[in-house]
Amino acid sequence: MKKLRTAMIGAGFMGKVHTEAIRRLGNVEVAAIAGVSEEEARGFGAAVGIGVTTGDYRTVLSDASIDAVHICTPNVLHHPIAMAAMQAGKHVLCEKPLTVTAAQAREMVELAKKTGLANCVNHNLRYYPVVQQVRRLIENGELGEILIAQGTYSQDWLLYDTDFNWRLEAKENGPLRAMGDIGSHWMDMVQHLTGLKITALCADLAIFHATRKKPKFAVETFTGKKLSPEDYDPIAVDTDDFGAVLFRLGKRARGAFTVSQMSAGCKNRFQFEIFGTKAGAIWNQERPDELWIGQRNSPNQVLIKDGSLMDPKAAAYADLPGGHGEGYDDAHKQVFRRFYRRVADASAPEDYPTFADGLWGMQLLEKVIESSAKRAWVETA
Ligand code: SOE
Repeated sequence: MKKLRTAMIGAGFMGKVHTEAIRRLGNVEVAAIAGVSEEEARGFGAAVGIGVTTGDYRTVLSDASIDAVHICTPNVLHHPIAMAAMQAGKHVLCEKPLTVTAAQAREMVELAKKTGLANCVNHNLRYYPVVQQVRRLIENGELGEILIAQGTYSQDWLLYDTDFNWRLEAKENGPLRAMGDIGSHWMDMVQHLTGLKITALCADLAIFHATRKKPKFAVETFTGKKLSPEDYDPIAVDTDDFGAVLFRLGKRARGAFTVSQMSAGCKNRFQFEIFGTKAGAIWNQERPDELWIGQRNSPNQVLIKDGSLMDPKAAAYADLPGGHGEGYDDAHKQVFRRFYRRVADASAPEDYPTFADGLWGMQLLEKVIESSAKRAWVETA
């Protein structure tokens, strides 16, 4: 079988995660790496044994042998690179948030439709096996009618004013940081699981460090703990450290969630709690194989991932037997596997988040900005 050839655009934390997960698919080769500089791309390429590297993504777009690209750059570059990639006939898998404005996302959706190319926004969190079990429990009516969705996405890697990353600056990240970076995942998840849309919201965004100390050189995501005082310059922060959102889900359900990158001890604590008229379900990404099921009249349960005991549609996301943990890297692999099925065969199902999902996510994020600025509820549709 001919291997598909893909190029990684972005050689930071996510570029590395994507490269590893793609290689596990077996039928896709990471043929080239484009970094923000030739040096960055070459360094990453040398570490993972990929010899074709460049500091200019246009080089990989002009390579006719490349079928698809992964965009793992700072957010402001998603739109120009994705548009150029589709114009060059490449299938595109892009990190979230899809863009920095809904208008940009709409252009990407339109071009993807016109070209017929496979397009995906990387909401990887949907594809943990027990998360898919929740989706099927809800679909089968086992939670009853959904009434309440609540939770958080909390991290601590930007707690100190000396913690730094490109995401802190709107000029690279776009206007929303915690809400765009991790709140986008939370809103996508709750809608994916319940099949309901967020119909109205009331948001409150906060910047706790108005000024931060910016390192004089680039710092990769999650790696800022090793710097010393002389390595920094002060800068004004223009993106949110924290956000809280009250929302309505569909016609009847209600909910609330927080996002934070300053919650000490929460490393990557994505948690949803969904309650229906019959039962409840709670999942925390820091314990990925465990699903709490709450019951009114019988003992609560903790379901441990085991494909042989799960709904077959959810079991399709578990590649390993029970007791063999499947986590962050594995969920990426599940997204990429389905995306590349579609790259190889345009009639394969679009069973992964598409640019259309990314556009809706951007529309919600713009409503979050509007609501927080007005200090008021806004309708989303
Ligand atoms: C940084 O906050 C980050 O890498 C996010 O960008 C990812 O989407 C999340 O899954 C882990 O944290």
